[in-house]
Amino acid sequence: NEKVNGPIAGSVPRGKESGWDDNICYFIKKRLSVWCRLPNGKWDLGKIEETLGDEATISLLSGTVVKVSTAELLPANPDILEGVDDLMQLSYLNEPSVLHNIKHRYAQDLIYSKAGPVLIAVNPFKEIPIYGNEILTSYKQKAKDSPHVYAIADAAYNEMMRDEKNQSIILSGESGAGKTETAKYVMQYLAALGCGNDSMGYEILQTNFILQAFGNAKTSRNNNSSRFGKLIEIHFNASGKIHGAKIQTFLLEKSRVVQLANDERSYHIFYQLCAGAPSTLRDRLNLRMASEYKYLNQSECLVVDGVDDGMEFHKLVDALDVVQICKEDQEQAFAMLAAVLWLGNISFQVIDNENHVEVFTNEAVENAARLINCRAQDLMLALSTHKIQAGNDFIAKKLTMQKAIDRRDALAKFIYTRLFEWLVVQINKSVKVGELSTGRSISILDIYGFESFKNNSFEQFCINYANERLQQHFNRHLFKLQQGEYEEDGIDWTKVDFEDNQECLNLFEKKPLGLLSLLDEESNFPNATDLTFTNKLKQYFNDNPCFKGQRGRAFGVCHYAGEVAYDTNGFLEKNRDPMHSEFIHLLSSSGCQLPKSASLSCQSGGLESSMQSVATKLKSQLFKLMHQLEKTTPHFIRCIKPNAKQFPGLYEDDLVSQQLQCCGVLEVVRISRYGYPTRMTHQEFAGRYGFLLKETNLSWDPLSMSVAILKKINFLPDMYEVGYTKVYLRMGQIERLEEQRKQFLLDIVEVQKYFRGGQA
Ligand code: AOV
Ligand code: MG
Repeated sequence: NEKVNGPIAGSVPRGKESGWDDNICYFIKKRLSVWCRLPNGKWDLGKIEETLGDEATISLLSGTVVKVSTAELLPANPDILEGVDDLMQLSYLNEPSVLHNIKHRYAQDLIYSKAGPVLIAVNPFKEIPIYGNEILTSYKQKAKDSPHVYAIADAAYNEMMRDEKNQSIILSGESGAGKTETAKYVMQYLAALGCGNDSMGYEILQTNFILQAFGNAKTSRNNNSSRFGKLIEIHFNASGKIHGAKIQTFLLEKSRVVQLANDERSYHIFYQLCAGAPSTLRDRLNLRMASEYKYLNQSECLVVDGVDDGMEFHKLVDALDVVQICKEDQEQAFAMLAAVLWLGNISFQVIDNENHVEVFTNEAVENAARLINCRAQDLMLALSTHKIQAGNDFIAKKLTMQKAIDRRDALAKFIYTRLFEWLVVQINKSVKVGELSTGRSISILDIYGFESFKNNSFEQFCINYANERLQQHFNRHLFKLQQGEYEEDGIDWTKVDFEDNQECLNLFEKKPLGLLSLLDEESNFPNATDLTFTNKLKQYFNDNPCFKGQRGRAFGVCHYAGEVAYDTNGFLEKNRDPMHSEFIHLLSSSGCQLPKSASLSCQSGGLESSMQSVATKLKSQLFKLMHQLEKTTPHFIRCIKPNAKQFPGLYEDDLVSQQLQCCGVLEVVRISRYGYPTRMTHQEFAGRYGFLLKETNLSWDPLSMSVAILKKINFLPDMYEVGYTKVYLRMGQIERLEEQRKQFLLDIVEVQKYFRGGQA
C-alpha cells in the first residue's frame, strides 16, 4: 500500500496509474507536463528541466522557474484528457488532476461530472440553460448522455421499471452545495417522465415550494438553507406513471423560530406573510411589518438579495390551493404564524425582589391570545406561572424572568413545530398513493448539509450526526459491499483505503458510553448542567481519537468532513424539549381547530415519541431511514460548493479539494476502475468458454476448467482473478473472449457449410 500522490489519494491496488509510471526520466525525456506543488501549497503545471538527487528544476507554464523536491511532483494528464466527463477516464488519478478536470469543466458551465457511479454536481450559483423540457426530452430519448442530474433520474427510473426494484437518489454535500436545488430537478424529471394523472406530478412539485417556505431560512452559508431533512417517496403505477407520493421529514430546527444569529433569518414564511398578506388578512391578523416583530428583527436581517417575499407569498397561496388545503385552514395556519410573532413581542416585568415576573399587559398579549383563540388571562398565566402540586391541590407559582422568557419561547416553538407537522400531514393526504399502488417507488433524500459555524450548538450537533450516518450509508454501498464480495470469494484485493467513519459514529451511538447516551443520562439527572455534561464527556472520551476536549463548556468532534467545536450551552434543555402541560391545556381548550388538532395528534401520535429526547428520536428516525434505504438501489449525487461567498464563476481549489477528500470521491473512482467489472461463476464461465480447451478432462470441476481456460488464452496475470466461486475479469477482457468465441462459432459454420456443400 503505497501512498504516492498527495493528500486525497488512498493507496492504490496495482499501483502505477495514479502516481509515476516507471520513473520521472520518461517525463523529462518526453517533456511531459507535471503537477508541481509550490511552497504555498497550490498546484501548478510545468515541465521538468532537470533533477539533481531529490531536487527538480521546473519551468512553470507562466515561465517562472522553481526548484522543488521531487516528492512535490505528480504526473499530469495529456491534453487530450482535459475535461473528460468521467474521472474514471483520467490516466493519472491524483488530487491536482481531478481538481483541474472539474475546474476546467466548471469554467465552461459543465457543472456535472461523473466519478464512476457517482454524479458530482458543482454549484454554479447562477442560472445556466441546461434544464427544461427540451433538454429533459433529449435525456429521456437518450439523445444525450453527458453527465446530468436528468441522466441519474432517468437511470433510476429505468432500473425501477426493469428490475422492479425500488430506487433511491441520495443527495449529499455541505450547506449551500446545491442538494435541494438538485433534488428539484430530479423531481421535475420524474414528473415529466411519468405523469399519468397530469395534476399529480404538478402537485408533488408544489409541495417543494410549501415545505421550503416553512422549513427553509437564510443562514450565513445559504440564503435558502433547509432546516429539516426530507425523504420524498414518489410512487409509480404499473405503466410507470406517477401515482402519488409520501413525504417524511426529520427534525426541524425549532430554535430558529425564537433565536437568530446575526445576519440570519427565521423561516421564509414569516417574511412572506408580513410582506404579502392582502389587507383584509392583515387586519384580521393584526399583522405588522416584519421589522416590528422581535423574533424577526433581532438579527438585523430582514430581506434576502433578489427575493421578493411579497411575491413569494402569492406563490405560496397558489401552492396551498394546489395541494387542496382549504382557505379556512390556510387562514388558521396564518393566524398561528401571526400568533408566534406576537408571542415574541410579549415582555415581562419584575414584581418582587426575587425576580418573579408578570406579563406586561399590552397589544402583544391581546393579539396573541386572540389569534390562539384563548383568553388573554389564561395565556398570561401559562407564560408566567407553573403549577405545583400541594396535597390534592395545584398552586400556581410565579416564574422568574429567565424562566418566563424560556416559557414564552417554548410556546412559540411548540406552535410552530405543530404547524409544520400539521402541514406535512395535510400535504401527504393530498398526494396520497391510491389503492392501485404497485409499491414501486423512487425516494429522494435531501437533508440539511454538514455545518461548521463559528458557534455550533445542539442544532449543528444533530445535523452533523445525521450527515455522519448518511456518509456511512455511502461508504457501505460504494466500498464495503464491493470489497466485501471480493474478500468473501478469497480474492487478493489490495484494500483501497477510505475514510471509514465507523469510529465517529461509535462515539455518538455506543451504549452506554456514547455522546447520545450520556446526553440523555444527563438530561434526566435533576442536578446536571451543561457543564457537568461536558465534564463527563471529557472524562470518558479523553482517549477517543474522534473526541477533542476543549476549554470550559466546549468539546470537539472529528467528523468525516472536518473537526467541529460544539458549545454545550443549552444542550440539556434542547435535548429534553419539555412539553409543558400548560400548553397542551391552553391549546386544547382554545377555540382554534388547527393547533388543537395538531397538538392532539401529537399527544395521540405517540406519547412514547413525545417522551423521547430529541437526540434519541433523531437516532431512531435515522435508523429507520437507513433501513428503508437499504432496501433500495441507491444512486448518489455529491454536491460541491465551489466557494463560500455564493458567487458565480469563483472556484476555490482548497475548498473543492477538501470536499472531494471528505466524501471519498477519488476512492470511489479507484475502486470502480481497479475493480473487476465482469464476474461469472465458474459454471457459467466454463460453460461458455470451455470450447477453447481442445482436450478436457471430464473429471475437472468448473474451477479447474476456468483456470485452464484463462491459461489457455494467455491473459496477463493482472487482468483476472480466480475466486472460490467466480472468475473476475478486468475491464475490456470479456470482449477479447467473446471475440474468440464468435470466431470459433463462425469457423464451425464454415466447416458445416463445407461438409454440406461437399455432400451436395
Ligand atoms: P443545499 O440544499 O445543499 O444547502 P441549495 O440547493 O439550497 O443548497 O443551493 C443553494 C443555492 O445555490 C440555491 O439557492 C441556488 O441559488 C444555487 N444553486 C444550487 N444549485 C444550482 C443549480 N443547479 N443551478 C443554479 N443555481 C443553483 V442546506 O439546505 O443549507 O445543506 O441545509
Ligand atoms: Mg437544502
